[in-house]
Amino acid sequence: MMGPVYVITDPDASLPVAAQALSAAQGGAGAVQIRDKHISDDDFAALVSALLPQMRALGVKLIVNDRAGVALRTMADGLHIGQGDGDPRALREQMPKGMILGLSVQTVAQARRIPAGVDYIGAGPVRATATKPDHAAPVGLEGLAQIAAATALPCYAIGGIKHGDARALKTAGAVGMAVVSAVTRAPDPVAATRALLTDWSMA
Ligand code: TZP
Ligand code: MG
Repeated sequence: MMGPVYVITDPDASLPVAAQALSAAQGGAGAVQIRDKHISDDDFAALVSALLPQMRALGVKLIVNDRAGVALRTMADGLHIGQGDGDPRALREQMPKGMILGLSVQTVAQARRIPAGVDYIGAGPVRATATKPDHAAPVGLEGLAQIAAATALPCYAIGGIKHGDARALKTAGAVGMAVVSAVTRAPDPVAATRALLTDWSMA
């Protein structure tokens, strides 16, 4: 559905979010999630609308973090929500067919009660990460494997994921890796994305 490399933007990185998204897309990311907890819905929607045609031209799915209204308004490719961001069932009912719905999962118990209508999960954090200061307890590779085994949905590992992790993540049952800093803080985000893709395909 989205390929093995899923890049999430970071408004606090030095490169602007739009440039982060384009770099990831040029480097071969299958999906780019636009994540910004601070900007207004209107600014968020404008950013997504500007990026969508460019992402589509590169065959990359554009996923909106948290804001269902923005995803619907812009007809983005998908929406990603956390455990506290609303009922996935209710959101799914509002979403057009084909729009992707992702859910963050931090525990096996959460993995066991994922409602129908969710298309993939982000599982983790695998490791502690400074990118999301309020993250849940890290699950480790062991916890990732348990979460992946508890659901039939495609599972993207997130949290402290870096180049060289692909083999262990695959072994744990992940279909891909979701990264923020490994791409957005890299000196060359295009090359960093490409390297993650190579890492995954060689693992
Ligand atoms: N959700 C769980 S961990 C995380 C998010 C958004 C941040 C991951 O960032 P990084 O830099 O890839 O560790
Ligand atoms: Mg959220």
